[in-house]
Amino acid sequence: MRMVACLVVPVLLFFVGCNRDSTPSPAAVPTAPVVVRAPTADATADQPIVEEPHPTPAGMRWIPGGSFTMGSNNPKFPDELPAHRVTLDGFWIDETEITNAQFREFVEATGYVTVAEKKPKPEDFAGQVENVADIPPENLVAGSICFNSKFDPKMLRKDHPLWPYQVWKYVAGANWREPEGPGSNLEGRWEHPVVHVSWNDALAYCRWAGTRLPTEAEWEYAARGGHEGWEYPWGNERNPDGKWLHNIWQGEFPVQNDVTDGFVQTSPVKTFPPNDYGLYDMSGNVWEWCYDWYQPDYYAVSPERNPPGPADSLDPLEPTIPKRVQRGGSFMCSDTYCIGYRVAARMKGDLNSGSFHCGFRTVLTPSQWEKSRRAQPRTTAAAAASHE
Ligand SMILES: [Ca+2]
Ligand SMILES: [Ca+2]
Repeated sequence: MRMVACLVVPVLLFFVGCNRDSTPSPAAVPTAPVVVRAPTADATADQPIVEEPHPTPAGMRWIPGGSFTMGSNNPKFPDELPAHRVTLDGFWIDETEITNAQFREFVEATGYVTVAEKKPKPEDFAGQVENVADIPPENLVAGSICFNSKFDPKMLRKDHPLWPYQVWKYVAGANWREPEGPGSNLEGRWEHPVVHVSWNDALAYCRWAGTRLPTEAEWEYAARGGHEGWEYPWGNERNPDGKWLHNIWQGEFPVQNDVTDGFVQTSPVKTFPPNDYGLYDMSGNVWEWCYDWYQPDYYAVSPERNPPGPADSLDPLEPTIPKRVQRGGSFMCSDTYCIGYRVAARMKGDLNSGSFHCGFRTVLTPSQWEKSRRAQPRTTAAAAASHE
């Protein structure tokens, strides 16, 4: 299923079609038991992998294995419950979100075409519309989800958990190369995070790079920077010394963006300070895809060691749309909406859709080392190609 359904059935725009920045309501927590996948083979080892077994790949950081408290007992949303103990093996993770320059290197090497660049087929919307044969052919156009800054504030309704869908819009021709649609480009934005990539697009990048997406547990462990119970990657104070330490939305969302942090949309990836693991933008800038399926009550049954996420997806607000976890918040998150920039905050998205405020970063495990492109010294030619 793809977001172009919003174009086809506008009524779904509000309540079904565009799964962005929704959060589960307490009444929506499902009653069905969560099915948990068997732990991976690595989980049978007695002790987690702590010592870095190889030299650090360029652009990555080693996160030593260990235990931490995942989730929150002081949650803003019920899917952060319960706080629970998790033990992980060590891994490397990208210092930054994958940039446009990095994604271009992948596309130039492989010829890969993202989902936003492909013309949708009627069958892509099976389950989303009553009869896919009724979809007008003129509505089947390639594109992606953008912010509709010209929405009518007087028409805004906030009496439904999915109300923010009213300020998203499907833009024909929007994709990672043309983030705002035809005529836009990446000039001056090569070091910004790539956007308009679906979970499957992110996975394709990982396969090429010899990496993988982080599990949700790995992502939160890395975001916490080795500190227990912090609200943000840098501590518990929102604006220490009055400074903004992340790119989010200041002001009343969606009617007033004060841009106090200096950025209306994405920012270059090393603009704000890193956390104590040396990782940038673990709060804000763009949402980041994780490997896991999303289920709001997975934490109640999650295994302690290397939790892989539930066996399938269930978002009670949009149960027919398979969703993967997203983490970290984006430039669209504000105090008055979503607050996804907290390290415990969880989000989810249709794995087949990209959007203007979601990207990803990757993980490399010791077992992937031998075959990973990221573990190999970069050639002069490759480095030049990525910064031409
Ligand atoms: Ca901002
Ligand atoms: Ca981020």
